[in-house]
Amino acid sequence: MSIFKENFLWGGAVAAHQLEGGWQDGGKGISVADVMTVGANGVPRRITEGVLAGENYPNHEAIDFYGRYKEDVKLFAELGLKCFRTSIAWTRIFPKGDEPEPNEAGLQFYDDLFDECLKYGIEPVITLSHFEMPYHLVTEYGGWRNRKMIDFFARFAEVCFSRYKNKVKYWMTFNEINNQANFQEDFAPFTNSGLKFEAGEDREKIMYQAAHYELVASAKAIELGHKINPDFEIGCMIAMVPIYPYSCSPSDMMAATVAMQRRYWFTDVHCKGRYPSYMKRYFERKEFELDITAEDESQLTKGTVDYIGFSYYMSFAIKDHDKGPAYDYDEAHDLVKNPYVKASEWGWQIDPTGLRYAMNWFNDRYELPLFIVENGFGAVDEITEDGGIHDEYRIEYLREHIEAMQEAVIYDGIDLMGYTPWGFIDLVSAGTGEMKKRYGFIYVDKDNDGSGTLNRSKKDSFYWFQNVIATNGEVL
Ligand code: P53
Repeated sequence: MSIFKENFLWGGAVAAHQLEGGWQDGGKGISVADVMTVGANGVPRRITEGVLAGENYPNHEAIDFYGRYKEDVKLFAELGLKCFRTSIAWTRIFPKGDEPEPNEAGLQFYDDLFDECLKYGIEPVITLSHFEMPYHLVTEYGGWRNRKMIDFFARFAEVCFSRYKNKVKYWMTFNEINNQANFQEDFAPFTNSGLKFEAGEDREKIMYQAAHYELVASAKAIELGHKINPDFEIGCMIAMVPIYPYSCSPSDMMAATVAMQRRYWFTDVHCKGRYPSYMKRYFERKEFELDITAEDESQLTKGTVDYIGFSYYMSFAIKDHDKGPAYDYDEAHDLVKNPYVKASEWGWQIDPTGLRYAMNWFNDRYELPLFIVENGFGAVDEITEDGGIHDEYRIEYLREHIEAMQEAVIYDGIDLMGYTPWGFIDLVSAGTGEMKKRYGFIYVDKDNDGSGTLNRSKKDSFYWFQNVIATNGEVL
């Protein structure tokens, strides 16, 4: 008997905007991802005022999955995937986001894609909103700072749930909803919530308001989804980056506790249907006076999640920054390097034990099934003289993380549904817009500047992961 369940969901994860391309095909509208330029390691992407001539927008073409999905899904089947996690580009279904009726060509694309997956026995796992909301909702409504977004999203969710109710069983509402805990930087508030700030605005308050509307929208969608098909399993999606105390000093421990609260209270609302006491108190202390109605609170209780989907790449560490007894957390400034772990070229700390710790952290609090829907190692790959890519570093990273998952099952009794490594086919990096930061088992010939044949080829990790799936994780 193997450690993982018999029907364990081995898969791979991507997001529409990072691989599809075809940014104007089939009537697709402009998304927030379409107005972000290419960055580089340490150079942030710029958010432009609409699509401007002369800029390099890597998501416009991405890896042209929109044009090549049939050949790609065939490769995914050869890899042995049991499931394929992707997202539905909101702008293919509602190009502007506020139309009453959906765009048929967009709906048809996902019908065709899901049929293609199901033909090979690959189960689609679908995120509704993965950093790609309609840009029109930003310019016309200010993104998720506006309550109207709840109904726009609920309508989008309803259309998708009804259309694909016999093709898709596993869903997630908002990708990495808690990334915006890092509200001091522009990237997360924009990609999560379509938020742009004027000078002098209280970023933190606006982020909490947006997150609240998203949580209500998520609950509304989940309630609707369960009515449309009671067999649906609908989860949240949390970016899990556990924050360790830098030392065993009691004040470092408190700083880490509060930092974890600020990054993960979202999970409480998703799973328990209510705000934790520490957040209510925090909103009062900061005098945020958020628009949270009694009706919202009742809606939250009616749309709790069936499972916790989460990404895990790395862990953080924090030192007490002499902020007094409130230990207020500032993600952009308070983190320190962990001397016990190594890091990737992009500074992401490599910590397999942190994955087991994270699984326990969730299980201790929520006792829901867990689904690891992203994990992986972004690295520069070199094609060697024999034409192959020998990505032993990637295999080693993934092997160690799967071992940590096994320990969590064996020793901690954790109910783990599946594992879908991120970017298993090379795609555009969310954070930097680069192609060079690769996660794939399948190589895609394309550079940061957009040149390349877009040809696909198999890295060593392809064959390795194929065997991992075939042996249900017994041979790593
Ligand atoms: P890239 C930050 C921290 C953890 C996960 O990221 C993150 C981010 C945002 O960069 O994003 C998730 O491409 C996200 C994916 C993304 C992936 O991690 O910056 O869900 O869309 O591509 C990897 O290396």
